[in-house]
Amino acid sequence: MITNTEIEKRGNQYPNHIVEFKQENDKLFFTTQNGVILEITILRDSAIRFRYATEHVFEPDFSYAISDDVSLGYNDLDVKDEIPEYVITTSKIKIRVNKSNLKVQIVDLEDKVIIDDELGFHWEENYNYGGNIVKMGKVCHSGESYYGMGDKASHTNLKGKRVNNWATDSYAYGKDQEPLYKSIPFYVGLKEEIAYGVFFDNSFSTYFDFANEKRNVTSFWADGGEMNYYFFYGPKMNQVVEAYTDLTGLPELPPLWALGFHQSKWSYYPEKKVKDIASTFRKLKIPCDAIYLDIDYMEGFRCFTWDNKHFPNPKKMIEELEEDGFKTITMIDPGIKIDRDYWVYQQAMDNGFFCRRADGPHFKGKVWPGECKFPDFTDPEVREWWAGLYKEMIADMGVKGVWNDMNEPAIMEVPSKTANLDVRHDYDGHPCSHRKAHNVYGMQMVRATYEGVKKFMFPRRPFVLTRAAYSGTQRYCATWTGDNVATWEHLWIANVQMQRMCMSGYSFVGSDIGGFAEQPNGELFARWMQLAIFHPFCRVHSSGDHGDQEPWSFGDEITDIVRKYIELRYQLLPYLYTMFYKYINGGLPMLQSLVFYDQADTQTHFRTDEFLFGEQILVCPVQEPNAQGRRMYFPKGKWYNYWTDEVISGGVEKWVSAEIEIIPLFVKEGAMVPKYPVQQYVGEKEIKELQIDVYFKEGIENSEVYEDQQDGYDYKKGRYSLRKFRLRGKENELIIQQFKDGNFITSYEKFILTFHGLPFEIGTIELDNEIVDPKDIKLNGNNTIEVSKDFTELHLVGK
Ligand code: NBV
Repeated sequence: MITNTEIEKRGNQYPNHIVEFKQENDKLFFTTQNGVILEITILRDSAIRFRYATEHVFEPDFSYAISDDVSLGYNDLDVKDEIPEYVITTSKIKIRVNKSNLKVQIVDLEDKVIIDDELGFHWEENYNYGGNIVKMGKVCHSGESYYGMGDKASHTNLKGKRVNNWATDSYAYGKDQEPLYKSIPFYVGLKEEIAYGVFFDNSFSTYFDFANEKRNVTSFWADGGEMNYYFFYGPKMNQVVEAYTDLTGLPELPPLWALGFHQSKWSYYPEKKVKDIASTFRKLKIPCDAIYLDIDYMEGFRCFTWDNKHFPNPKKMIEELEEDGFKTITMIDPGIKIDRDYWVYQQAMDNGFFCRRADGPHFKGKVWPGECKFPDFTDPEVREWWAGLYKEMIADMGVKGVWNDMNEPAIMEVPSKTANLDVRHDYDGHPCSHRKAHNVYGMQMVRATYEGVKKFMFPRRPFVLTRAAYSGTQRYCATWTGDNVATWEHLWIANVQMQRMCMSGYSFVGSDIGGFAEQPNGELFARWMQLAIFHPFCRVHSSGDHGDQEPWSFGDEITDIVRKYIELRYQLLPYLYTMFYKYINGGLPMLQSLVFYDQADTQTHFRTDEFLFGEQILVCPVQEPNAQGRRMYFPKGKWYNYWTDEVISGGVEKWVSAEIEIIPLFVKEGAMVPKYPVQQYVGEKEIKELQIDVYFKEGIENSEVYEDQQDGYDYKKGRYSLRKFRLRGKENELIIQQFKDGNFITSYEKFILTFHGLPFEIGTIELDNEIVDPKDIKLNGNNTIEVSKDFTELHLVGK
């Protein structure tokens, strides 16, 4: 990795004083005497784009990251030409552009500095490749913190770290190892309670230095392309992440089964093995919705083929698995075996779909099947062809989901681990080398996969999983964090990676539970499972060489613990699905780091372990062997211990006990947590009643439950059910109001409300303004009542 100092030694160039200013609607152009143009685009009052050209010319404006649905439009825009600077004011912020050096400072309307250029924009000519290494230096203020940046295996707060985005196959990576599989050049800064975001939309190798080299400087730079970044003003973190996901997009709802438990291994084969695994789940009554086929299902690792010896009748096997509630997911890699008799290879050759080297020959690289060629997924025609290849697998065979592996792309036996930098790409009509296309290659592959799977799954929803990703990939698929290791440190890494990904706009994410490489012992496996049932994507996966890793592989005690937690995940499905619904409608991260939950509390700025699952459940995994419990921090609010109903007031660090069968788990007071009965797979049972756990609060708390058909697209036509509950508790009273939206009719007719922490014995019950006889709706004792799902107001008064 080149260091800042090295770059500086090579002779930086800096913009000069501004000689011209021009405004064209939402765009402002500042030109300096030595030919630098700064283009500022006002996307919204709090979302601004900064783009710099050298030598008077911008590159064609194109990005894979930006969503088609980005919302644009601001309320106010005022530009003033003042003595030392131009001042641009929106209804949220002021941007000052210094006339003598083009440096930018952004302040809030009270003139509090949010972000400030240190060296600002500067660059260095790239002698080897042409173009520039483009750089941006910002001041790092004391007490400032940095979050986000995708899958980095580092402390959630990146202050003091330097990271690199260059999608890399990182088998058995370690803590702080760089770079990893994903390139998400977006960070959330937090300065004196003001949160802001920076998204450096540049697909070349990018670097971010968060006060690592110089204590008071945060800088970012790229090996090529333009200095092109977006600034988002909060002041709350959720506003920043929402603005970023508004720009880079959000997915559609996955089928509900995709939020169930998934079991995978490299590799389950032959067919009998797959079926044995599936039937053991059912026999042991451990819920599971999906089973994975890794590369060994293929004929000599040729994508879109089946090994007939091990899978003589895949269609039948897939059908039988499905009858038992299992969806089959198959792997597809980018490398296509060089084999003149192989139809996929032939088609790609006939149509010129493979990537070429600079001087013309095809790019070749070794992967599982041996020497391979690689489709250029940055070409729209290639993507369309690739999408079409899924027809047989999905429409004819009945496969329900696809995972794309090795799409960094990973190449074996070469030091770079990837394609040669001179490889050419179409880049949707903006031809370029691999230097620019590398970080989006996997994204474009999985985008094509998604299009194909979606088309052939219709009218059901697709499920697609990727290993490599660039900003915006969240629009297409779920992702996992690659080849981790069965160690306690990796349990810690999984926890921070999931929180970080959620903060980076990518919520549908999970780790290989238990570790991919090596083998966990039962205790580690159980602890990991306890954590991972709270991750949006929940899958056990492991490498074949290290022994079994099914929930029952570690003895009866562990099997029982693991079953209990997978059951809890299935019970919490309506809560989780509601989290997903909120994520896709506005970008609220499905997991919230404590700093996200309460950025005003400085105690949260350096916490890594505790996080919120959705908005109302606080989780703190045990990350050490032989623990009887652990210390954890409780953020603001009051929290019910899920296991004991004991209430803890936030703002303190406390010891909580957690023997092997317990993960510290707390529910926010006032929450109404919906639950389904335990099912062996989604759809096994008709939901006859919705269980809602009501956690009493003196005061007000809102909760929501989103439901729909659990698959298909009817929800887009209004066929969904969104229930908003407003709970208001007083000393001797509890009022719950329900507001409903959408016209989906849920299968159940009633709610079973179970009260936690109710400070009084129920005397009168009023339902929609009518007094009801407690005997009619009270179930066992004081704590549970049964009410129609259509009630609008429930009023309980103590005796
Ligand atoms: O296809 C085999 C594995 C897969 O199981 C794993 O999940 C991927 O991350 N794949 C990597 C290639 C081999 C890695 C050693």
